[in-house]
Amino acid sequence: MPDWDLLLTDARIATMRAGAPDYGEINDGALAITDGSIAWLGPATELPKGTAVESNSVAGRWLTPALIDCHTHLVFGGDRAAEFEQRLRGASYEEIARAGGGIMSTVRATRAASADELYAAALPRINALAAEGVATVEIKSGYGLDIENELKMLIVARRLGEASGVNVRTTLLAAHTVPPEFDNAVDDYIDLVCDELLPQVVEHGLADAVDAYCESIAFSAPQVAKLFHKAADLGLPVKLHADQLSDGGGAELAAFFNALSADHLEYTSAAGVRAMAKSRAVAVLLPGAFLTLGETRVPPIAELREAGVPVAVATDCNPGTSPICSLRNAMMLASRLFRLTPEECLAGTTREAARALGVFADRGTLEVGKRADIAVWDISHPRELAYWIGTPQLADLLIGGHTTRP
Ligand code: DI6
Ligand code: FE
Repeated sequence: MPDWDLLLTDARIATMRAGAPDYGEINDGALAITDGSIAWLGPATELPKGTAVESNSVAGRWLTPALIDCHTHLVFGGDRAAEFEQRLRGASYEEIARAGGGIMSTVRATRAASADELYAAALPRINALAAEGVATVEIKSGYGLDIENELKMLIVARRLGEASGVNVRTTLLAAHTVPPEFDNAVDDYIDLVCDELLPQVVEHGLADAVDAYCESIAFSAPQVAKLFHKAADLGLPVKLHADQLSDGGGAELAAFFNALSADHLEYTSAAGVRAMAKSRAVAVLLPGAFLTLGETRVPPIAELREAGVPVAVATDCNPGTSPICSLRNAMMLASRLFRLTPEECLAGTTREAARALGVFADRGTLEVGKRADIAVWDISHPRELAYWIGTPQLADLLIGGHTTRP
């Protein structure tokens, strides 16, 4: 007789297994959990005989892998609501930036905030994601832009995971924009990140990956390449904000470094798609930024599909271009703005998002041996998760096999 901790019965299961049709659906299914991992799942009729473990009927509800938000800037000081209002009253980005606004206003607010203040501001944001079924969140630095404040951001991100119970993966994004202290010495800033900051981050285990913003208003491909070579030397995988506002060869650069992901991609070329298809890089789509910027050029989604590039969807939660703290709404936007199907939206926030974080080995699908990170939904079909706008529907979220709703 199996020695399970918990057995969920009367379940409809969307396993999201790669290659399985129709969400990898198991009707009238059961799922067993032992020591925080999935021990068995399948049709209830195939349950091993003599299964006497405590069972919980989910009364016909759907189980999916818990959601994964694979691209956020969740830790930041202040907000940019005033700029938002100025822009709607006619001010341009350039005018706002020249007046010291934009990303630098968030940098100033983040530097001025204590770690406790940053933590207190971000905790409701990670809890809001968990309330929608998110069990893993990636959190980037990138508003500190000096050693002390970049470390401060990463420590706060780690603390958020410990406090909320959500699995947090951290990413060093010191190469987010050029800090004012290095305005005419961008290469010196890259050297500071490579030679001083990154070794400290690795020494203290504060980041799981390194990211950069490859864009005409941020860092060039050669500057990013220098950082990525250093990351590889120190054993960290890389990710890249690529081709968001122009085709800077970001997708090719990400593919060259076998990046976990290339993100945004509105201006990625056919050559960039081909390069990604030859690498493991996941295309992470960020519809919140696309919407907020009033962008009109959509990423090359048909080409990415055709080339077999995995596609993920994330919030890109940040105060400037994507003040969205709802992964369900990011799914909704990806379907309406990028015309991803509901199944692609759910795959993009489970299986492919896990791949984009390099954690597909232990999460992102419901399969034996993976973490029991499971979302329980009051829906009649998983397609509803991208269909409804602002409708909660989460009945429970299990993280490591433990309910978050005691
Ligand atoms: N791309 C973006 O859209 C954000 N960062 C990036 O690399 C902008 C961040 C901000 O405006 O605060
Ligand atoms: Fe981003």
